[in-house]
Amino acid sequence: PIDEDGFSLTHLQKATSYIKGKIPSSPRILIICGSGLGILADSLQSPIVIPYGDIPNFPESTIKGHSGQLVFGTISGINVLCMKGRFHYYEGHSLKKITSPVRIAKLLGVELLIITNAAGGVNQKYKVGDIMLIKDHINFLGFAGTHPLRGLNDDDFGDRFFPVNRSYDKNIRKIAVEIGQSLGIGPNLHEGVYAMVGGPNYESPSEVRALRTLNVDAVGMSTIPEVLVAKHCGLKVFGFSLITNECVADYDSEKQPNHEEVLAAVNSRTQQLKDFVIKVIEKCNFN
Ligand code: R1P
Repeated sequence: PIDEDGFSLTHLQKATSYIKGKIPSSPRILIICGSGLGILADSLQSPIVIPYGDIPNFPESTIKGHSGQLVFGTISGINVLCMKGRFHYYEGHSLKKITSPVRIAKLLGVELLIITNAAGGVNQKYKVGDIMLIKDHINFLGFAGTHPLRGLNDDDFGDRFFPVNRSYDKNIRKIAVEIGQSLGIGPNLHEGVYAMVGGPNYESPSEVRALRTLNVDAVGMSTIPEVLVAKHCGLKVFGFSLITNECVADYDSEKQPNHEEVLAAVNSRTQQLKDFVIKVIEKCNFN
């Protein structure tokens, strides 16, 4: 019923049918790869690659480190769909457009969203290369009424009003902590609060200080819109941030965050991240 900018159920169904025609069976898990994290798709067996540009009504990726491909394959026999590249509000897309792949995934049969991002470490104990399991979030855009579900509610997907406490599955977080320990990354693994700001600029020192007073541990420019839409339509969510840069809180610091260091930080953790995600999926007992 809602067609704010061409993302009605009919539009989503068209994209869903196209993807269905390219893959042999339904995916159970959707992985959304953050900046540079498209490498996670390399873990998929028997991959089928669908360029975003070929999918009717699918948004396009415009950011380095987001290659713009949907990859279907299996991990330990479980059907997985992987988005190599996500969409950000600052790219000019509406939040409905950014989150449309989550609804398409739901229509395809997905039950679990694994969402990842590259984030700045607000918590002073965090180091570049650490992994933060997201246990909760602060949606700054939502404070101002900017929300992917603004507009008429689509009852086909979920109720008008919905809770977001317990958004990040507790059991999967527990499994992930155990896996982190078994992989020897326990000291570099945290559970924390992610905050989304609009971007595209990185945070000012005063903004970093403000985030600290709000008990935010990591900050980025994504993730929450997709999580909200996933919760609304009943998907389980597991999310983690890779800490790719230190937030600068010193007014006179010479350091300046930049996207190249973000991508470099991801590259330094490639194998570990792949092992981590594979083991989480295996331990989720999807079979
Ligand atoms: C900044 O370097 C970019 O990296 C992060 C920020 O949100 C921003 O887009 O990207 P992802 O959140 O997509 O990982």
